[in-house]
Order: sequence, then C-alpha cells, then structure tokens
Amino acid sequence: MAVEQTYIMLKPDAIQRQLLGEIISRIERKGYQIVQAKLMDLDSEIIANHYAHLLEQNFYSKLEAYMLSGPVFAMIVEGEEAIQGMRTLMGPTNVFAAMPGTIRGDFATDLTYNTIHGSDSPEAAEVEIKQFFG
Ligand code: IDP
Ligand code: MG
Repeated sequence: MAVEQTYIMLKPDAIQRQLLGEIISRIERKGYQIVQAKLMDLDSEIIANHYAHLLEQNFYSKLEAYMLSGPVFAMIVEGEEAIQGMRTLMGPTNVFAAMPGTIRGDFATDLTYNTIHGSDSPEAAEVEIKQFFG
C-alpha cells in the first residue's frame, strides 16, 4: 500500500452536462483528496501529446474534436492506491461493459464521450501530472 497521486480529467461532456459536482462528490466520498484542480481549455498539441498512443486510430479525429469541444476540469487526486482505485471508480474504457455505480457505467453511452480520464499506471500519472500541472 502506498499513497499515490493520479491525474484525473473531467472531460468536456462532464462540464456541459453539469456533472462536475456529482463526480467530484464521488471522488471525495471514496476518501481521496483533490490536491490541485483547474478548469482549462486544451489545444490540439496537448491533446496529441496526451493521446499519443491513439494518433493512428480511426477514431482519433472524433476524440480530438471531443476534447476541443469545451473546457476540461483537471485534477491531481491523492490517496492510498489512488491510481488503480480511480480506474475502478471510473469503470473501464469500454463503457458498454462499465458496471452501474461506476462513473462511466452511470454517465456514458459512447466509447469516445466517456466523461472522465484517469492515469492508467504510476509512470503515466507522473508524466500526465507534469504535463498538466507543470
Ligand atoms: P482510457 O481513457 O480508459 O485510459 P484509452 O485507451 O487510453 O482509454 O483511450 C483514451 C480515450 O480514447 C478514451 O477514454 C475514449 O475517449 C477514446 N477511445 C478509446 N477507445 C476508443 C474506441 O474504441 N472508440 C472510440 N473512442 C475510443
Ligand atoms: Mg488511457
């Protein structure tokens, strides 16, 4: 067990649908701390960096348009085993397999428009926190 920090980003649909309070509340009720947070607009360059592993995918242009469609709410979330723990709270990438009670299971019906990002490993968390919070 170790206290970890993870990069969490509430995607543009979460803001457009006024789900920020609901999702932040779930993170807090779980017992994690939000240690930094900011609303920010992304540009194509930072999106390409963040999703470099998906640049060749046929859905990349849809993903880019989604992430440009409005501000995101970027957070550093801290807690015991918070990286995997937040992935569990979020639900899997495949929203059709996401269980009710998870954020994606409760709020997402589209493979791209899936409401929330969370780092998938300690290495990714370090890179992403640096990328978005310096
Ligand atoms: P993750 O967000 O669960 O870590 P990744 O594979 O890193 O999943 O994909 C990043 C984002 O790209 C997803 O959150 C989703 O918005 C989008 N995405 C991933 N796979 C697909 C797909 O098969 N079709 C459409 N969009 C996808
Ligand atoms: Mg990912």
